[in-house]
Amino acid sequence: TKSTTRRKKSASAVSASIAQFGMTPEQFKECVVRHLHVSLGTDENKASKKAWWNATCAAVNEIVFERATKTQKTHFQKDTRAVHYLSLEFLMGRFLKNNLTNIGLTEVAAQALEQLDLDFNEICEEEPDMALGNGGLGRLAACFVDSLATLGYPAIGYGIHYEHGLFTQEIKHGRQLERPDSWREYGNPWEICRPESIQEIPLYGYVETKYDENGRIHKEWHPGRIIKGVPWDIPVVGYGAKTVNILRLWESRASDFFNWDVFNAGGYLDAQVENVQAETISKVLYPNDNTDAGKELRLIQQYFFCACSIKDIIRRYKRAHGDNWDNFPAQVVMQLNDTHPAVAIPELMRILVDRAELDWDKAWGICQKVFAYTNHTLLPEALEKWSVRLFEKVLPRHLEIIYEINSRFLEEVVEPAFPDNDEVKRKLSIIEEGHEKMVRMGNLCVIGSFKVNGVAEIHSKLVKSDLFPEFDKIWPGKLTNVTNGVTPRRWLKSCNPALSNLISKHVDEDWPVHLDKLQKLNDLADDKKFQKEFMQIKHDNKVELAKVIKELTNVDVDPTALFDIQIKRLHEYKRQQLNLIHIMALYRRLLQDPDYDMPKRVFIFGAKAAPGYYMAKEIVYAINKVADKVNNDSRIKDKLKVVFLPNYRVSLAEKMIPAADVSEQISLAGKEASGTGNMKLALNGAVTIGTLDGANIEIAEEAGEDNVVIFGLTVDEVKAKKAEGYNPWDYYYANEELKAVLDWFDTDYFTPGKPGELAEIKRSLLDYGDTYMTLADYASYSDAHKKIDALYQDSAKWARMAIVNTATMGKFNSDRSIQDYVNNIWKLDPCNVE
Ligand code: F58
Repeated sequence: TKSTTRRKKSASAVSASIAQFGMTPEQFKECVVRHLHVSLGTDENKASKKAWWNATCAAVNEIVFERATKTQKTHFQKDTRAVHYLSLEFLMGRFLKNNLTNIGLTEVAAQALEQLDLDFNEICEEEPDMALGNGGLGRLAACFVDSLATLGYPAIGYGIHYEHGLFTQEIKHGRQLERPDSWREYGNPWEICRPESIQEIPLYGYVETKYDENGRIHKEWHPGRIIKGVPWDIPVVGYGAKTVNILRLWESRASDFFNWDVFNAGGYLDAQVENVQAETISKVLYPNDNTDAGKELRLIQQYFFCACSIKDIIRRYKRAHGDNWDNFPAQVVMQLNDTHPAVAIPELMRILVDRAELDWDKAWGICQKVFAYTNHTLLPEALEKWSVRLFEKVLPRHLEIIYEINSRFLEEVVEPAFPDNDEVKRKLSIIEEGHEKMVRMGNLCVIGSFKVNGVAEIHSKLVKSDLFPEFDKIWPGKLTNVTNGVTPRRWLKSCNPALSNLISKHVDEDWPVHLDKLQKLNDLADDKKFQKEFMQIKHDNKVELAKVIKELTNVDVDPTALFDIQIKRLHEYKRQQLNLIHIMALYRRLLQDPDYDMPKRVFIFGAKAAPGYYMAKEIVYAINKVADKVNNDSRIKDKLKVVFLPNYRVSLAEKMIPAADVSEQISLAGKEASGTGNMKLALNGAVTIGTLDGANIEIAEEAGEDNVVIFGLTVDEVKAKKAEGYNPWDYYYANEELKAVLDWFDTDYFTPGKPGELAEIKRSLLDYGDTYMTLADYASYSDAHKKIDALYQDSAKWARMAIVNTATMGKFNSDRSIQDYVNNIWKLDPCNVE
């Protein structure tokens, strides 16, 4: 009966896709079986689930690659201007369900697999996440390429084809263990190697200064090493599958397998060592979130992928325009996703000046029309700086070029704007003077770009007022805002099919590309029947998540309880510790008063800590220890549960987000540039408890103040408090509950037999100054949760809030972000692919 209702329900979805791609479930099934035979070399009787998954992907690829080829051909024929999105990270997650959603064949595929006695969702679970990113920045890049293809813009994403993506997290005895992620150990059906487009990249060596017969200087870089860059192409399917763009990821190789001239054994082995070094470049993603690693290999990764990409861009440009550089800025815009690809600026200068022999001013004129830069953070420890010494060793010619850019900038731009002002010059210089000279990549990006954007209104305002005020004065209008967004295809339609179907009954079916249409749901916010349906879907999603929780942690949770979710990288500024302290306070209240009035609550965390970030790992441990204690304490009668789900990643987010009642967005005001998980959760009907930080402010504006719960210090209050001298001890002594909870960390209550195992957390909040003002915001946070409790106990009111949240998140469609980039920065035209 389940399958007959599915068939009836989805009849219209199936006929819609037949109209477009002419495929019935029977035909899709035949295609899958054919691939099982000819591509996988197996048959129906012995095929593993993995083989079925591979065969299903191959069936999808029959459409995907055909559209990709057509798109590339059209873009070439029409000689379109394109954006080149340079990013060290693309956190793509899984492709199968997403590509099916975007092609419109989800129901066809699900029915086809059903006819083969397979469960569609189980087959989808076979796919490893493509986790070539850390967190928000990498996932933003993934949402952006989806939107670019959906809107039909010519675009290419450039990055690194890491062999190992972000580590897999295991939790053992409460502690995080890191295991390598081998996402493509057994091949990846979504990528194609393009050996015909290999690039060679120089590194190290020295620069020779030469003079020609006219006495003109020429610089020649004699590299110490050449590395090969091998491109892997991954098709990015837009919704509706008209445009399929390409994500091109570079893999490093030694420039030759080994030197065949060397016949002695020692030489053979040396050559092998060189191979290993060359292949190290694309081996592994640096797992830091919001800190600058400062390591040589990281600088080489940055240069490697920028140099490969620029050569690729120039090759394509020359195919249409020959050696005439005049049209280059009209055809090419490169978006720098943070400062990580900043070295692309001196690299393009090097090619124009040293190779194409353009004069400096002409070359610089081109550069400044081509690059735009997105800033994702104000945290000082995340602002990239490279030591001049390291730069000189790895990229000697680029260092010279940077010095030249800098001296011309200081003389021609800063001096006229701030005459005789050495202090400003010192501040704006790309080179930071000091004990060790450093190259400031942020300054290089601002100087080399025609636009610089922050990622939410408040963040962009702070970029102007606090980070780059003098640049804003020199170039008014260069610093701007583009508020982040998320793709509603993955983050609503595909991850929450039940809610999507309900929405489609009340809103035009094209809401996944016109998300503002969800506004119509506002009219149903007080409709009893609609409330019931909406909350029933939330409940069903919670039932599903409860199963996942049981599987992963063996903890039983009650799906009628309030599900409160905090999912994001573990960082002190994001303040998971504030959430934890409040949970401990609730636990204490329940112990002191078994009748303490609160709805049943489940607190759920998902977070990876950077492997070298000590305090973050302590917080992971503390959450798990508190969870152990609370979950097994019969005195509190299951009124409180705490769950830490291991290995948080895109595919786990897709299961958690549809099941959230409350979304924790509790960073210290001024620290979270935007956030994007906040948008995904609200879109799926979660109520935000949050500070006035990043995009939370805009979410509150859209949803209305009654439909979010705001607490804590504002940016201005934070500044004022810091200025007057913040003392966390004041809050400790003034709040009996807070003091008691913090003192708990010194005992062995949560770590039996090991007193003080959690004491570092208390120390960081008192002795080390509480950098992120957790204690200052505690009382207000606790009050905000009391408000949440009261609202949740009024189920009609809660349903209304949840619905309004879904209805009002249209702004946070990444299509809108991309359209902002197009209008204000990239100036692209959409290209129709027939
Ligand atoms: C994030 N940055 C911001 N950086 O923290 C978040 O507020 C924002 O929504 C998001 O970007 C998208 O704009 C972020 O994720 C990193 O992960 C970098 C990785 C490489 C080292 C430096 C941090």
